[in-house]
This record gives sequence, C-alpha cells and structure tokens, in this order.
Amino acid sequence: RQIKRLADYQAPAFLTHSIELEFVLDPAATQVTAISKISRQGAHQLPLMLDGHGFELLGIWLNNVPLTDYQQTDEQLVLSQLPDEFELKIVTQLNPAENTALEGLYLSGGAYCTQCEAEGFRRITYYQDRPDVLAVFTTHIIADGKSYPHLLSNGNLIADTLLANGQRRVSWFDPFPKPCYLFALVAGDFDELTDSYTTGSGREVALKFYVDKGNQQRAVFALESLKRAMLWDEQEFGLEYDLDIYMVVAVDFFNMGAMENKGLNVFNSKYVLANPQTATDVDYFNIESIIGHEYFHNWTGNRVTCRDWFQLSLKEGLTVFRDQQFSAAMGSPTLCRIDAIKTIRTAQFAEDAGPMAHPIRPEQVLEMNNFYTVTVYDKGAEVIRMQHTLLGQAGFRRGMDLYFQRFDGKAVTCDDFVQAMQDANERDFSQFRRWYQQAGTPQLRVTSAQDDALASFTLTLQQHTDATADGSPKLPLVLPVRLELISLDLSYRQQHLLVLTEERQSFVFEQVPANVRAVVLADFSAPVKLLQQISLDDLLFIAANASDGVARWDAMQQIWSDLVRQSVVAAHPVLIPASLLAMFRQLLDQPLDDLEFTAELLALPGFDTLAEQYPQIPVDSILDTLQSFRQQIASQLTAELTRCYQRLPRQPYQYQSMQVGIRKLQSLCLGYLAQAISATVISQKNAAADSDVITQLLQQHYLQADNMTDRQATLTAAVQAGLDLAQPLLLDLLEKDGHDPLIFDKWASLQVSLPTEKVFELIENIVNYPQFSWNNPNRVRAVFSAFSHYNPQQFHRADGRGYQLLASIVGKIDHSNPQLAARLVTPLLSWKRYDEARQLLIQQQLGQLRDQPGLSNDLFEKVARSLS
Ligand code: HT7
Ligand code: ZN
Repeated sequence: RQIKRLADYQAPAFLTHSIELEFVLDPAATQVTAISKISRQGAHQLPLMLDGHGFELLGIWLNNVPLTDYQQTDEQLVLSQLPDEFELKIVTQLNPAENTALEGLYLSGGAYCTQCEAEGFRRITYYQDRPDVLAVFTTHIIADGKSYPHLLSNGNLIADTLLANGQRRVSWFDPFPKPCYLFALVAGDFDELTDSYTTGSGREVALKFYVDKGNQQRAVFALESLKRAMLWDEQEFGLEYDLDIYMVVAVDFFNMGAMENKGLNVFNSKYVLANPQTATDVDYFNIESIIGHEYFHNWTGNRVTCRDWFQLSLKEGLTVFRDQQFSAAMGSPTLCRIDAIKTIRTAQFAEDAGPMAHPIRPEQVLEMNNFYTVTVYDKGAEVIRMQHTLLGQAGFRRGMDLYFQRFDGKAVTCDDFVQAMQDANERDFSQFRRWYQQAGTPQLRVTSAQDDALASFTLTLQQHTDATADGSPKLPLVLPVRLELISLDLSYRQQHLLVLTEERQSFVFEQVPANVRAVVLADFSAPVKLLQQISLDDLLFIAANASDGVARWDAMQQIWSDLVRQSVVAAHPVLIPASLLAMFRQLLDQPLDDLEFTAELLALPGFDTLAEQYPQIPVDSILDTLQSFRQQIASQLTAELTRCYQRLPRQPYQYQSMQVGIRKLQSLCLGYLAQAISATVISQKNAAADSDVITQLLQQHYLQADNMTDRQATLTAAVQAGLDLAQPLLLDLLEKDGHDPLIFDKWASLQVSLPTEKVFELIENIVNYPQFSWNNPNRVRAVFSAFSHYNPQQFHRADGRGYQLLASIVGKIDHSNPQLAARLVTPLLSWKRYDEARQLLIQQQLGQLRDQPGLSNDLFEKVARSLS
C-alpha cells in the first residue's frame, strides 16, 4: 500500500492540453475512446505515467499508429520514448452496472452518472489523474435516445445528431481548461425544470434541473436557491457565472452530498428535492447551503483549483466559508454560526483527538477519499474565517480579488491563497500559516483581574495544543479573540479584537468601571476549546446581556457543561439550580422575537459535544446526567412548557423564519414534555392528567401537521422518550409515504434512535424492507450512521452489541463501497477515549476488520491508524 506525501510533490512531466472523449453507453460494456493532445514539459526523458483502474484496455494509438510497446501495472500505464508533442488515443471498456463503489462511471437507478473527485477519472480511461493537469474537454455521448433522452456533459452543447442505427450522438464542449476530477457525464430519462438567470453584465444563463420523473416541483426551492446564490456571489465577491448553461442532476445513489463538476453539478437527491410533505426546515436550510456551496465552487475550486490533493482545503475550506456567509445573509447569522460551531465542537474536535488527526493541509495520505473531512472542510472554513476577522470585510475582499487576478485558470496551493491575502493587505501572515500545518485543537485558558483603584481590567490568555496522533509540531498560533467587557449595571460596554500570538499574553484595559464581566471568544472567533472558570451567576448574566447572540448561547452551553462535569465528579446527576430554571421559565413565558434562537438557548448540549470535554469519555455518567436534566426540566416546568407550546400559532407551512422559529420552539417543548411522561417524574396527583394532556398534544401535533417538520418533531420526541404512541405513528408515516426513498430514510433514522435494546430488532426488520438497498449509501447511512451517531445509549452498550453491529456492517459494505465503509467506521476509531471495558470490545471489532481479506485502502488506512 503506497502512502503519498506532500513533500514528494513534483510538477507533471507532461501536460495534456485537450481531450476528446467518446462514450458508447452500455450497462455492462461501455466503450470509451479518449484522444488527448499531450506535450513534454521541460528537457527530460521521463516516461509518461497514466493512472488507470478497473477497466479493460482495448487499444492504444500514438499519432494514429497502434502502440504495443508499453508497460501496464494494476494502477498505471507507462509510455516511454515519446516525442515532445503527440496525440494519444486510448480505448477502454467499462462495466457501469457492476460499479457499486460509485466512483467513475456507474448506474444510479437506471441513469448513467459519473463521480470523478478525487481519483475517479482513472476508472474511465488511462489519464494523468491529478488536479494540476488542466485540459479542454470535448465529450461525445452515444446512446439509445429513447431510453436516455438526456445526454449531458460539461460545458455548452455543440451538436445533437441521430445516427443511422437509431442511436443519438450528443456533443459537449467545455472551453475552460479543467482537471479531470471536474469531468461529468449523465445519461438518463428525467423530468426537467428550466429557468434562466441574467448575470450582472447582462449574459443570459440557462438553468436546468434534472430529477426523477414526477419530482419536477420538488426542485423549485433548489432552483430558487441557485438564483439567490448567483446573485449573492456577484454582490459579495463580484463573481459571475461563465458558461451559457448551468445544470444540476439529482441522483439517489451518491457517496456524498453533491459534486461541483463544471457546468453539470451532480447532487444527492436529498439535497435537491423538497416539498413541505417530504422535507423538514433543516432540509430546506441544507439544500440552500449545498446548492450555494457547489455554485461557489465554480470560482473557488473550478476557475482556481488545487495543485495537488493535499491542498484540498484551498477549495473546500474557502467554499464552506463562502456558503456559510451566504446562508447567514439569507437567514440569521447567529443561528448559522451556532450550527457551524456545533459541527466543530462535535465531529472536528473528535477528529483532532483521534487517530486520524491531521492538519487542514494533510502531509500524507494513503486513500485521498479519507481526507474529505470535517478538519479539511469545517476547520478549513474557520481558518479562512479568522483571516476574514483579522483583515475585516474590505481587506478580505481585496485579498480575494488579488487571488483571482493572480490565479484564474491555475492550479495553486494554500500558501498561494494566504500570500494573496497578505500581499493585498500588506500584512505579515507568516505565523498564521501554522494553522495549515498543525493538527489539534488549541486550548485557550482565560484568567482576569480587575483593579478598581486603577480602574483597569487585565485579561490573560494562554494557549496550548496537546500532541496529536499525526505528530505535527505544536507552536503558538495566531488566535483572534473577540472580547466584550460589560459592567454589571450595563452602563459600560466595550468590544475589542485581541490577537494572541504568544503562548501567554496579558491585555490591559484602562478606564474600566468596577464590576465588569468579560465575554471571551464572542462569535467563536477561533476554533479553540475555551477554559475559563465563571460562576453560574456570571454565565447567566452573559446569557442575558452579551451583545453577541453566539456568546449568549455559548454561555448557556457552558452552564450545562459545568453541571454535567459536577455530576460526573459527584457520580450522580446534580439538581438543576433554581436560577437556571428561573431563566428557562422566563424564556418560555416570554419567548424572544427570535423564536429559533430562544429554542437554541433552551436546548441542552448533545452527548457528542459534552463528550469532547473529557480526555476519557465518561459515557454512562454523561448519558444518565443528560437524561436526568431532561426529566428535571420536564417535571419542574411542565406547565410552562405546555403554555409555551400552546401559545405558539401554527400556520399553513412556509419555509420562512418566523414559522421555522415556531416549529423549532414547539418541537423543543414537545421533546421535554415527552420526557415528563416517559418515567414517573410527575407527582402522583397530577400524573394521570398531565400524561393524558401531553399524549394528546403529541398526537395532535402529528395528526394536524401539514408538513414533515412537525411530524418528525413528534416522532423524535416520542421515540426518544420511549412512548407507546411512537410505533403507530411511525407506521402511519411509512404506510402513507414510505414509498418515497427520502421519507423511508427519515422513518428508518427515527426508528434506530430508539434508546432501548429493541432497536436491534427494529434494525433487522428495516434492512428487510424492499425499499432498503445495501448498495445505496443514503439507505445505509439512514440506518447505521443514524444509529451510531444519534443513539449513544445503544451504540455504547456495555455488552458491545452496538459496536459489533456497526463493525459487521462496515466489513460487509467494504466489499461493495469502500468509501462508504470508511466513513461509517469513524465512531469506532476513537476507542482509546473510552473506559477499559469498552476499549477492549471496540479493539476486538477493529482487529477483526483489519484482518478481513481484501480490505480496501480506505478502510485499512483508518483501522490501521486506529490500532497503531
Ligand atoms: N467536491 C466534492 C467532494 C467529493 C465528492 C462528492 C461526491 C461524491 C464523492 C466525492 N468525493 C469528493 C463535494 C464538495 O465538497 O462540494
Ligand atoms: Zn466543496
């Protein structure tokens, strides 16, 4: 198994300037003819090395003469003694029907579809499958026009002819040189949704969405989102779309969320299709954000691309940052930020603390697919955000303008990006670059001292990053720290941006009145773990008074996290303090205008977030404490929760912020209320009455719902509280809408979140439904990712049954779809973070996986690193 290293990067010895591809489509024997124009780069006699994998080679021609003098290995074709400039023709044959890995050309529900990032193009033909070889692509697709009326590829349509044998031949030309990972082909019979967009400079762009038959109207929201994204990128960054047509195809078999192929995005149908009956508010949010993300890649990724795959964060971190800014502009910046912070605090902090820890620019890779991670994407976006914070909006824009001016049409590095930011603003970012080479989550320790006599306030910040599994160096980083000082009487407020560059620095503020409280790391201005000791009263003060909504929410999170810690130390759940309950009462009785934000303030942190606060995760204590807190809230605030729920008006569904807030707050109330009747926590006197009222509320909420968000809210509350009413309602959902794959997935995910042992029986049952398919990543994730991520009680069972189930599924899936298997295995990798008994149980499962014959590189890399 061959590890690739960033340090070994070498510029390509040859360049491919253009490639003309012809596909004659056939499910089991598609023929691909590739004619490339290639030239030697520099004076050398190195051979041309082409990557290829998993197809049959039918022939090679050099300048139209058959070539037989070549070497072929499992993964490469080596051609020696070539002229300086030449034309190479290669004919290959592929079997898309048997391609269950969903890389290269495959069939998805009867439609042909490609996925070439990161290294899927080599499954189509022999080619220099690396992002720094940019060629102009022409694509011809030949197929039966009746079965496949839509024959699509990148760029603009240039020809469409009927052949003598009744087949159709459609040709596309993409004038923008691109790396082969951006190549795409789709052939199928779809419903089409069409619109157009006129760019700021007056060019008309045709917009076309292709979806499964009958789903045309479900693509309307995605199409509207696309137009919003196109306008936003023009207004925010001055970036216009460049081709005559922008196409989006939705497919059901897909390994990730979506793919930004030039002019022809391919999407997981989950992130295109939406109507109120099938999609939740969260789905609508995700669709807008992912549609934006793929569109923004047209400039950050396609026009300027990566030199090598170690630079992945160049396009992904930057594009996530751009999609986050877009979502913030379309809705609430605070809520978007809270969303992003949750991802960092759960998955990213866990990755940093586990065996797969890597910097946002990794230095070595066995399987590239394993590095499409929350670190590269989301921490990468935080690193871009810090540059934005340090430079300000105008400075960041200057940097972006220079970046495009310098690198449009080129394949570049993360360093090139930072250099543009630095040069455009005449700043020195040399220390900042450490963020690209250093893995791990910095801890930021805060202490403060107030000197009333001198009217000064001193804040001391200290940073430290623990060693990580990859052994990368740990030097002091540049940490932008947003700070607000507020006096207790609210007469004084000052906001500052501190920049910590040393291991320890003190910042002194003069003319500060007595009794000031510091809000540190407002807006989560750096992706760090904040360590500060603050009293409950001060946290409640910050939660009520900080100017920054994120800081207010964060103060509530810290309160809960402190209470969980106290419970872990005491070995039993503590009582929720009266002052905290009083705050809940106040919020429930007078919800803020922003109801969605109120719901966030009233929500407990999840198991994953809390777990990341402990080097060794006290699984049972955290779970017991969370359960106790939910029940304490439910029993003490039953009346307030019921009142809050009942006061909120329900209206015919629209995806609109006021309504989203109502639904979220009602859902939160129902979640707590369901807990009130899940155990004998209500006083005997009121038990029967409360129980009836709450059961009725839940039932009505489901039955009267005109949308999926409310239905899902009831079902989640009922399943998690283990209520009897859950099963009949789930059956109702399945019987009415379970034929729709996306609803089936929701139904399955709800079932597997049941926190009792019965869940194993349910899982066995789900995989036997005709709607379930082991070859469809959405189906598999709906069951097994949902189980391992959203059912910590059963996944972390002390008898190991949860671990065993996941490991057996991972082992099975690895034969058909290694990329999917390697993603599913993630929750098992951090076994060292659990108690000894659980460590042994997980280790045993990982050991069996490692020894499985024919293990993929994808899975091997992760399991081996975890066990080393
Ligand atoms: N750039 C894409 C990353 C990707 C991918 C997408 C779909 C299937 C497999 C994939 N491998 C890598 C997605 C994005 O970040 O926009
Ligand atoms: Zn992306």
